[in-house]
Amino acid sequence: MTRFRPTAADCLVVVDLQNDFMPQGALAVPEGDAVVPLVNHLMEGFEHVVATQDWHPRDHFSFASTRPGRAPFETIEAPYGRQTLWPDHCVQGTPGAAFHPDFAADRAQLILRKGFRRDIDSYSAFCENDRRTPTGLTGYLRERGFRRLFFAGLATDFCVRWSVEDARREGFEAVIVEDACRAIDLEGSLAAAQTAMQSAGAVRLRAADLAG
Ligand code: VGL
Ligand code: ZN
Repeated sequence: MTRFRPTAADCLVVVDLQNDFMPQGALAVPEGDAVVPLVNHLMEGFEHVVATQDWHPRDHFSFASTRPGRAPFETIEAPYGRQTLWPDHCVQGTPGAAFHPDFAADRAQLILRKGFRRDIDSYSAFCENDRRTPTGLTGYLRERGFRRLFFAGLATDFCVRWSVEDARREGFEAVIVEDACRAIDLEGSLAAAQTAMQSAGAVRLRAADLAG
């Protein structure tokens, strides 16, 4: 079995371990809470950790509640293309937007907030859903000299997937720690995500493959 030993050129990117994505949350990811202890353990093996935080204004355009007659999980045509409508979630400053209380977020060297523009969603930690607006993360990671990024968190088929694909596009090696992620899985989106991440050249492994 391949053992990966994180080096100084590696960074762990922990995606959206927030209350609203936990099983009792507004946009529940099944078993989302199961990854928290595993991510805490993973972080011990990394010198460098970055965390992302979904961070929407309360009238974010992706919220079905802002559109009479529309329901969560339906799809609309946004000016930039297809967009899924979501239940209200991760509203800036609310308890739902806070990290899971057990997540050791203090270990993160950077907390990158995304999705704060009312009219643009941002699944990826690198580039918003209009595929034009950068979050600044590429510059940060490049300037710090990281070459390989490990991904864990929620949700495998949205924010993790889009972040992994963009990481590859930006020229980073990308490794997805599969058992430290969980999916929403809308209409086959988990299988599609696995295929897309693999085609993008991401490496899949399990937490136990990481030498501590
Ligand atoms: C996410 C849908 C909407 C995620 C965030 O973290 O995967 N999914 N906002
Ligand atoms: Zn969101």
